[in-house]
Amino acid sequence: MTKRRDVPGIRAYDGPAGGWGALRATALAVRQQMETIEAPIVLLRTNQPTGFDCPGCAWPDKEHRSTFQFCENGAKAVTWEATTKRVTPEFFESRTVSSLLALSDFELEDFGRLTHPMAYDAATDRFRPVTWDAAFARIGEVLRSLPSPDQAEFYTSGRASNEAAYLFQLFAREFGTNNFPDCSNMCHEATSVGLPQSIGIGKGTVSLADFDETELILSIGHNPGTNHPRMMGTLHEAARRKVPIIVFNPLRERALERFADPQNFLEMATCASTQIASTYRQVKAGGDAAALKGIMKGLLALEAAQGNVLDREFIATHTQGFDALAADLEATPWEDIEKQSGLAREELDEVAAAYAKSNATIVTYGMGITQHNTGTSNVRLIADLLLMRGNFGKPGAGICPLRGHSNVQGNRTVGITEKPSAAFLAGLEKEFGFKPPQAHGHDAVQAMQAMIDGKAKALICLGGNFAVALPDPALCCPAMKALDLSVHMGTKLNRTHLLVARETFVLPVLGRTELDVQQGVPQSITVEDSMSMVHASAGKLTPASEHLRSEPAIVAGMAHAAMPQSKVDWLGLVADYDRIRDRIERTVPGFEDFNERIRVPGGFRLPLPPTERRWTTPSGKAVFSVFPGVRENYEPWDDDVLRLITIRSHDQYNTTIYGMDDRYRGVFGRRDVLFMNPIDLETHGLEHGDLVDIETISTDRRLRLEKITVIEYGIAPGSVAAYYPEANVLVPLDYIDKECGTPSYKSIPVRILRSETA
Ligand SMILES: Nc1nc2c(c(=O)[nH]1)N[C@H]1C(S)=C(S)[C@@H](COP(=O)(O)OP(=O)(O)OC[C@H]3O[C@@H](n4cnc5c(=O)[nH]c(N)nc54)[C@H](O)[C@@H]3O)O[C@H]1N2
Ligand SMILES: Nc1nc2c(c(=O)[nH]1)N[C@H]1C(S)=C(S)[C@@H](COP(=O)(O)OP(=O)(O)OC[C@H]3O[C@@H](n4cnc5c(=O)[nH]c(N)nc54)[C@H](O)[C@@H]3O)O[C@H]1N2
Ligand SMILES: [Mo]
Repeated sequence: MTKRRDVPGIRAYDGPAGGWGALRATALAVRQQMETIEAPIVLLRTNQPTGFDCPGCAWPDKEHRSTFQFCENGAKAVTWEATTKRVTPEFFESRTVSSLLALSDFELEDFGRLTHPMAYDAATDRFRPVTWDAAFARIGEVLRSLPSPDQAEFYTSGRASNEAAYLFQLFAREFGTNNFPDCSNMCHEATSVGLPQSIGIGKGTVSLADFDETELILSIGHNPGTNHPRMMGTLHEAARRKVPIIVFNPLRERALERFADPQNFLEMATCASTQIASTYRQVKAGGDAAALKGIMKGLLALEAAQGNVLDREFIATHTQGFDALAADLEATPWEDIEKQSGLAREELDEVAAAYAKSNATIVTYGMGITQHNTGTSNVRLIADLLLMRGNFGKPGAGICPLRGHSNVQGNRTVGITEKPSAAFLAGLEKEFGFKPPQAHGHDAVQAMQAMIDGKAKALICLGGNFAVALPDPALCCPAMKALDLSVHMGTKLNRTHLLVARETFVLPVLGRTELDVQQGVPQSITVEDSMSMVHASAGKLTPASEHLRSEPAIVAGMAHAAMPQSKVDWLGLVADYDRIRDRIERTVPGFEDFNERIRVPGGFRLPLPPTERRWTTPSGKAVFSVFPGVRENYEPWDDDVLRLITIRSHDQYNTTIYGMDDRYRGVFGRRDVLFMNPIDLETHGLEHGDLVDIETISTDRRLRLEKITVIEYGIAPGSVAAYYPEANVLVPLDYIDKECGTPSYKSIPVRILRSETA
């Protein structure tokens, strides 16, 4: 091959993930955001029995076994929040909102923590300080003036505590709507919808202990080196025990190839590393359904050849629908499977053989599975695969969705859902004495659509960056400005806050790391991790400003002002969070003795019936489901159509950009790149470093991203990748998984054209 030309900021990264590079980056994050004396103390308190839950990710902690359990990206999340930089009323006084909108997402958040409640003043195009009481009173007034409560949307981003989220859903439901768009709708909704159909519950079934006993891990569509770094410790241990780890990912992700554990003294001292994936399958973007069917087809062939491959007894006792699945697998030609997955039959048969040998298998997965128009089917196919060998309810086996935000799972558990069950609503009615609305409400895309259509008039956000996280900003951003009211509870300024409505309030909240005192008594909140462990979290730092309020207190303040006749004693509830937890205990199953049990370090696990081979499906059995063919849901595009994946860099937390590097993928100081395979480069007549325009082809809207530098990368042919949120200009708002409503952020059909350069 000819020598690659030099492209600014693009250098191959040859080392393992983790290692000294991770420690250096941690030190840098601390230096950039915090005064150093306090920093190490804060980091030491992360995920400790007496500290706060890391706001980084939802991976659980290993019994607080090591003396410190922080990781590079956890440290970035903590220091980003605990920064000493401040956004004060004086800051806003000297800047118009229009001028702030011209800045990048990175610059906006990097100004630091919000210190005062602010209200938008259209006359001067500035935010002005407002008192909490005046803000609450006005928000309440506007909400009351809406002709229908369904004209309000209540958005939740998954960092909110159980207590804040519970009060938030109570507020909206007493107010009269089930409009609960939330980040989960853009994230693991396929899990929440698909898994209950298969196994009766929309949550993962494994615990950390299962990883100690597993014999095989299939890791599909997630990037733990960046997004769940503490999981790397677990994978590292498994790899060193010689547990095969089979990865399905279109991109070569360094942490899945090689990792040096910063907590492993010997590895650090000798600059050694551990190979993580025993097998790496570069499946095409959106090709997992085909790949999973290929593995299952291979398994059936093995069963026919040697027997004893399927867990016949489990299938007979615990499941239904196997025959239909088997018939469909028979009928699906290998040719289709190979074409859609981009993998050869032998490559999938090999995985089937490894699976047939393992007595306990775990499948882990993330956004590579869920953010597709077939996301829900993908999740059910993973369940099918596990059910075939009885991999539920035995040690070392099960399904492990890698959740997103640190408490997104908990938010769902305590009622943030646009489709509440009748039983939950009946429980609220009994407990609080108001009649909650029965009609289902809006999810995230539907809420935005209602705003675009002028049907929704008010948006209340418990955290997050709603407009930037959603697709198609050219369509969504103007809808924000057409609202009568927007309210944002946040720690830091972001673009969504600045897309001001007729009236907009930005309300600064206490972060996870900060001391939350109510009536003179320090409070703790609770969160639920990816493995359904609920535990307490108590911040210790002095708040960023004396004017901050806690999320529960702000939600209660708004609710109290909006509903003078409320049946809920809002101010009483926030005076002592134990009282909120008592209410959760009485209205949400699984929280018996809630207040006692969170006082035990480590907390407790919510019930997970599949771990006892109990299936809370309508039939009482686990269900095999069929994904017919592999071409279904695939639009008949030409062969030159590529699938665009939108991904996170190593230096970002969703829409929060910490820095401009993506170290493990060899990108430094920039984010304006498109990852492409050498073969695709060649067929497109392009070279590493050329400027290209990307155009979406599935929509009537013209969605384009121009002048992006295409770079050669180890990505599956037919797939290309670019960074989120910049690439959201290419994602159609209506290109969703119809079963769960999640945008297909990872399989956007695009065409690549050379830019017309001047
Ligand atoms: N530091 C940090 N931590 C985070 C976050 C963050 O932004 N930064 N975000 C949090 C949130 S909300 C979430 S949801 C999680 C996200 O965690 P991940 O699920 O790891 O999210 P992504 O970065 O979107 O990457 C998904 C991976 O899927 C692969 N992929 C893309 N398309 C496909 C496909 O079609 N098939 C397969 N098999 N793989 C595919 C990509 O190459 C990438 O490696 O992380 C959480 N933790
Ligand atoms: N193209 C593309 N789009 C995507 C994705 C993708 O992979 N590709 N991923 C999707 C996914 S998985 C998700 S989860 C969504 C994320 O969507 P969101 O959850 O809405 O977005 P975040 O970027 O996590 O929100 C960042 C903001 O949260 C606020 N914040 C931070 N900490 C706190 C806190 O403790 N309390 C409060 N009240 N506010 C706080 C800050 O103001 C910060 O600016 O994006 C989705 N969008
Ligand atoms: Mo997420």
